Amino acid sequence: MANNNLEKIKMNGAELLIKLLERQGVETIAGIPGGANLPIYDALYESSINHILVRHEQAAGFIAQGMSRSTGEVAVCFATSGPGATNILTAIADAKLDSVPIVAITGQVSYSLVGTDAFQEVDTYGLTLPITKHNFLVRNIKELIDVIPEAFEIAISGRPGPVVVDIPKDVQLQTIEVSELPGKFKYVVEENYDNEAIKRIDQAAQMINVSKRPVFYIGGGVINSNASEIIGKISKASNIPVACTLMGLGAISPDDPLYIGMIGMHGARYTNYFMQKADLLISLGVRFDDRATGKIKEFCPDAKIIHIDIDNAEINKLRETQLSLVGSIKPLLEKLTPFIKENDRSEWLNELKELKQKYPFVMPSTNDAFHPLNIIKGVGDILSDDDIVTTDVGQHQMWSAQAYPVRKPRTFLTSGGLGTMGFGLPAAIGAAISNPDKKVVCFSGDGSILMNIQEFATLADLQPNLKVIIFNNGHLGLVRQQQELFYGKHYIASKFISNPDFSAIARGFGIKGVHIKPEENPLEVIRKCLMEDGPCIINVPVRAEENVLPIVPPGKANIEMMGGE
Ligand SMILES: Cc1ncc(C[n+]2csc(CCOP(=O)(O)OP(=O)(O)O)c2C)c(N)n1
Repeated sequence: MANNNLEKIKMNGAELLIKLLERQGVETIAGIPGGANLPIYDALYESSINHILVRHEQAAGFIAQGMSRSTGEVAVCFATSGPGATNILTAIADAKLDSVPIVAITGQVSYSLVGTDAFQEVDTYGLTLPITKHNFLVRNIKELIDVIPEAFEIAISGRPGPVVVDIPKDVQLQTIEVSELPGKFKYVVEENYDNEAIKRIDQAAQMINVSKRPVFYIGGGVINSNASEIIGKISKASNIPVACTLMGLGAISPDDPLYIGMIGMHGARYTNYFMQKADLLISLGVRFDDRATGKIKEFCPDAKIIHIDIDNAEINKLRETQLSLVGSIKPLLEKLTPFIKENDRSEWLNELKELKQKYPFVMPSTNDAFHPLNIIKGVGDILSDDDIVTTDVGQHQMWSAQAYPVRKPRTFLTSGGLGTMGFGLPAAIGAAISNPDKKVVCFSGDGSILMNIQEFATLADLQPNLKVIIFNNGHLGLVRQQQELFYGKHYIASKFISNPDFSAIARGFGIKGVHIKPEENPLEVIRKCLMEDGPCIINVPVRAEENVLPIVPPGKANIEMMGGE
C-alpha cells in the first residue's frame, strides 16, 4: 500500500470506491444510475471523474470497450442491479472473447437480502462467472480496498479481459476510517526466461531459419502486446510475409510490401492460396478461430506451427503445435530476433507475386460509386492514419475489413469474437472520448444501428467528432447473403418490412442527419461531413443483392472459397 499522506478520514463504501477509481487514473465512466448504485453516484457528485449518462447499459459497456480498445488502458462502466446488470452482459461477454480489459461495477441489493428475490435482484456473480476473466461479489467495505486495484490488475495482466465487481448497497453505505489507499496499479511484463524457455527460443529461430516458406499469422494478441514494430522488422530482414486475422488488422500497414492481407472466411483468394503453401506458420497472438482457419484439418496442411501466445490455454487448443512459447509476444520476439538470419527467400516471394497477380482482391469498378467497398476505401483515403474506425456486424463489417486501409494498431475497432450487432456506435463514442483530437467513423448497417440507436441521444449530449455511415440495404444483409448462397434462397426474416428515415431520426435526437441521394456523389457528401466538427449520421442507400466475396462456405477449407474472381 502506498502512503498517500491522508489523515485518517471516515468514508463510506461508495466514497471509498470513487477514491480508489481516481487513484487508478480513471477519468471517464459511462453508466446509468438506479436504486442499487445511487450511493456510488452520490459519491461521484464530488469527484473529478467525468460521467457519461448512456441510454442503455449495453452502450456503457461498449463505450468502456471503445475507450480501452483505442488506448490499451483499463476502462470502467457502471450499472445498477437486476436489469441494469443484465443489460450490460453482452458487452462483458464481447470483451471476454476479444480480450478487452474493462471493469464493470454493478450495484447489488443489500448483502443481507442477496438470495431472497429482492426487488431488482439478479445473481450478477453467477451470470457473469462464465463471461468474465474474474468476478467479485464484495461482502464488506474492507474487501473493497483490495478488490478494486486487484480488479484492474486482473483486467490488464497477462491475457486482458473483463472483470465484474458487484457491490451490495449496504456495502456502499458501510463506513470505514482509512489513512492509506493503494496507488495506481502498473502492469509490468514478465521478462525472466528460464533455461528451458531460452532453449525453445533458440529452437524457434532454427525452425524459422531453415524454413523456405514461412508466414507470420498474427492476431489481436500482437496489438495487445505492442509487438507490431518488431514483427515488421523481422519480416523485412528475413522476407517473411505477414497475414492478419480480423483482430490483427492494423498490426502491420497494408502499404508494407510483405503484408498479404486478412486470411480466412472473407480473405482475398491469393492470401488463402498462399497461406496453404506455407511450410511454417509463425502464429502470434492468435487462437486458430474457425473464421480465420476454415476447416482446421485442411488449414496450412504442410506447415509446422510455432505458436507464441500469452495464454497457455490457447496452445494446442485447436491445432497441434510443434513449438510453443508462452508469454508476452514483444519481449519474446526481442529475444528471438538476434537468432534469426537474414534471408532473401526470393523463390517464396516470387510465388507470392504470381499468386497476387493471378488472384488479387477484386475491387468493384470505380464507376460504382455507391458500392460499400468503394466508399469504405474512399473514406480510408480521406482519414489520416491515426483516425479511428469502428464497425458494427454484418456485410459492412467484412467490407470494412477488406477495404479500409488500417495502418496503425488500435485504429480499427470491431467485435471479432462475439460478433455483436450494436457494438459500433457506443464503441465509437468511447474511442472519441479517449481520442478527442482524432476523427472517428462508425461503419454500420441499417440492422445493427437500430440495436443501440438510443445512443444518438448520447451523441447529442457529448457532441463528439464522430460520423456514423449507415450502409442501408433494407436487409439484414449478411443473413440474406447466407440464405442466398447456402439455404436455397429461402429468404425469411432477413428483409425489413419498413425502413426508418435515419437522417430524420438523427435530427429528432438533435444531431445532424444526411441522406445521400442517388444522383449525388456519396464520397463527396461524406468528405464534406468529415470536414465538419461534431456528430453526423449519414445514410447511404446501397444495393440489397450485393455479396461479400470471396466467402468460404461453412465447414469448408479456406482454399474452397467461392467468388471474388
Ligand atoms: C446481436 C446480434 N444479433 C444477431 C446477429 C446475427 N447477425 C449477424 S450479421 C446480421 C445482419 C446485420 O445486418 P446489418 O447491420 O443491416 O448489416 P449488413 O449485413 O446489411 O451490412 C445478423 C442478424 C448478430 N451478429 N448480433
